[in-house]
Amino acid sequence: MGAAAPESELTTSSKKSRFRVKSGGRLTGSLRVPGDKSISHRSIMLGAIAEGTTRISGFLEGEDSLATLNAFRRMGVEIEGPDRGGLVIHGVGADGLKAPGGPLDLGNSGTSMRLLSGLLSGQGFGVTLSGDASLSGRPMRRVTDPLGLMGASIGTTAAGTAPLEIHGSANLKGIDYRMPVASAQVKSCLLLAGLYAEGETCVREPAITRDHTERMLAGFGYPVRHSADRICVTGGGSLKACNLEVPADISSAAFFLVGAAIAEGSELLLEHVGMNPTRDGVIRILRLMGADIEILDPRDAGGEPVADLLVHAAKLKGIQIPPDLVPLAIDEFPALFIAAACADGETVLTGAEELRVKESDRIQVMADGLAQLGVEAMPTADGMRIRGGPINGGRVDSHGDHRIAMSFAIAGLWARGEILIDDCENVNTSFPGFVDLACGVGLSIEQTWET
Ligand code: SPQ
Repeated sequence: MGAAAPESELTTSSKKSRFRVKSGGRLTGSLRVPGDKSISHRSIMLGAIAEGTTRISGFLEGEDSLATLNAFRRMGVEIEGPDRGGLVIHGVGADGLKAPGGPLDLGNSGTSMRLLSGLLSGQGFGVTLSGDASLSGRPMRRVTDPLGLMGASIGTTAAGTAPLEIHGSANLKGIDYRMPVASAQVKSCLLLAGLYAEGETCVREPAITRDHTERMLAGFGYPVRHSADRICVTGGGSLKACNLEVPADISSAAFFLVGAAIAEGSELLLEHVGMNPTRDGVIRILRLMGADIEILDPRDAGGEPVADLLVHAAKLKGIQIPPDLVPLAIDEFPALFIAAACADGETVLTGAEELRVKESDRIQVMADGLAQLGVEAMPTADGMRIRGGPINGGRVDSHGDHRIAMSFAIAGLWARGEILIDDCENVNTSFPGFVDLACGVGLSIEQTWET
């Protein structure tokens, strides 16, 4: 295992980056996209508070998951790596974290901030969680309100945003909480706080959301009870170190699923993709649109289902997206909007108001970018209507949102002219190496940096 990277190498770049995407092309060959971001975050958090040594492979070396890794190093956890996705975490046990001696900067990462707010509410020390401009504008009352009901004391700005001042409490009490929004981050935050609470903590979700926290807790030997619509843990137990394999991120694979579907003559194999049924909405939606996606060799990797995905280009048609699939594809809508822009007829998305509070307002920013490229896209309060047709060349602004930048890069495959995409540096938060991997299978992207 290689030496630990110094913290200065792991922080978000202050340089601005732009993508210049040539029009046309097709995607061929095979690739494995980097490790799942959601699972990578959780592997650090649970490995850190487990008893014993946890070994992880396939860890995402992106800025978001590295922000979580750094936070735990700052709280006294010895972590070897990352070295080509490999990590060794020397767990300190549930009560072994130490005060970091200054604010924890979580960069662009909502998952780090919301999950850590739960985990750190039950510690015997106070801590401040801060982030970049985007993260500092995202709603945090969705976690601080229920944590307050458990007895936590957390200060926010008047707008309910970060920085979060967590005054550690050894006296959390379990609650039975019905979440007003379908959010895996809120659910996970409360379950992690529940590990430190007296009695039982239960969460009820209005719709099923990604269940990586529950699966991983079980993998670390911590009992999680599922009854009717409730997910519950009892505080005071311990986690036992284990070995974890992080599958390739279906949210990163989504750009290539869409790219191969829309670019005539494409045949692309995506290897070892996470196929958790709470995350596979993108495949189900693309298939409803007529995409040709074969699921090959479905198997299990460390408690998570994985498979290889073979995609052939196909003629797509516009659809009304079924509302029950929305939480299962919530991060993939920027890419799916590009699929809709290349489909015959109209695609209608509703029930996705959560897209407005991600790293950017993903409804407005995608609608603006599509309009710049001549696509008929009508944003609504909770979704979008998109009429498929040609995509022109032009210039779009990703507003520092990694998923917007990569979605417009894929649009180049269908576009009639070159697409310039501004503010692409945050692609490194979830998909380091995107440009090289994409160019390796047929995209033509030139990345430039300015100070
Ligand atoms: O971590 P962050 O910044 O919130 O990342 C995003 C993303 O697109 O990468 C959201 F913008 O993913 C979230 C996702 O939308 C990751 C996540 C998780 O790991 O639990 C859950 C989802 O958020 P939410 O608010 O629906 O719980």
